[in-house]
Amino acid sequence: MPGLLSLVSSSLLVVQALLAAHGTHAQSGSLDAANPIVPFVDYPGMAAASAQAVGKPLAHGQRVPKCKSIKKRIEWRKLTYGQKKDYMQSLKCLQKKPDFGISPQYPNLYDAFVWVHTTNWTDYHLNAWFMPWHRWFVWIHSEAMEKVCGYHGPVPYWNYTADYKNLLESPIFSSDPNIGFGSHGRTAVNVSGLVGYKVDNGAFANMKLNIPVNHYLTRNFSAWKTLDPTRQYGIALGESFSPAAVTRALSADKFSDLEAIIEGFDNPLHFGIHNSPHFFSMGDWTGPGWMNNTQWFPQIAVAPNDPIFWIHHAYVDQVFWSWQQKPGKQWLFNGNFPWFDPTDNSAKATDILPFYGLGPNPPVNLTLKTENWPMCYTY
Ligand SMILES: [Cu+2]
Repeated sequence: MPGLLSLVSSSLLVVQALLAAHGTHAQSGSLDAANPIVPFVDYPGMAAASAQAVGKPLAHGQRVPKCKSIKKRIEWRKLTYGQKKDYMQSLKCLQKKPDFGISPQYPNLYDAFVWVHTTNWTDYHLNAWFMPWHRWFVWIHSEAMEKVCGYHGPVPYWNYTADYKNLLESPIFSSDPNIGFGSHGRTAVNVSGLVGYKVDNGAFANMKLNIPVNHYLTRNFSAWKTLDPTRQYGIALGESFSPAAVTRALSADKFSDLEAIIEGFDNPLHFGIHNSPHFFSMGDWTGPGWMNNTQWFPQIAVAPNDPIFWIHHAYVDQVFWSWQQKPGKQWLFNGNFPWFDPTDNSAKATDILPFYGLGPNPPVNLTLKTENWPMCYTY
């Protein structure tokens, strides 16, 4: 992949600029069971589960609920047409539901997730919190889809490794108006400092979004075209999430080794299993430079604007889960808190993950086993 190295170093410059702009990290909040705002969350139960997860004695009368069932997440391609259609409708439904006061600026539940993800985002990206934080985030989102928008099908993940040779041929990007996430559109727009294309096909054609400003769902599959022989689309990024890349991730020894591989730190020619789909799409799904020279910088982490974010991150979680199934790995957690700093090893399983009002803030330990209450799911 000629040229990738220089592109990587230019994206590192972006990251360094962000680091300088971000400054000190925010104080993590603690569990606030006295102030329930999200009606689909069991705050007292989570208070008990959080206490138990960090080894604190439960108060009199406190009980950790049990899972009523363990839900199995399945690959997108295995959903029926009807399930896919329901899933898409429930995603869109979140735009019509109130945000229960989560975000100070945006009124609907869809935006609340985007807003939370832009808030102090360097605290839970490119560091040890990344996988636990996003696991919980995707799970809370699936709860919202079920309990607020009535989605009762399986929670899907997108095994994009199966599409690594040519992401564009993935059925995910189908233009089917009921079940396709749509592809790269044709109308060039520039709302966020870089050119993208309005998504004009699929279930989210002409979807209106509000963060950071009113605009249409935007992607740009040609952002990395110089990497490809055809010079049209950045499909060469697929090498970063090939079966070999996943095998390497699953052979990681420590949790911090897994995180490094997921982010592509182990290989300067790769963007990593997590970042590459973001970068491939740019636009709302977010890649290097998106929104850099705008008034909204550095609150650039708008990736949940793109409805594909959830099935993408569910796959990252599936890789994390698969690694945890190896002997002795389930409860391993270590690594850096300051992002992009492999010399740091200060993250702890008792750290409290910040969700800015999107339910209580759980300790890392409460996220490490998906089959435990409250997540109650498996793969
Ligand atoms: Cu993220």
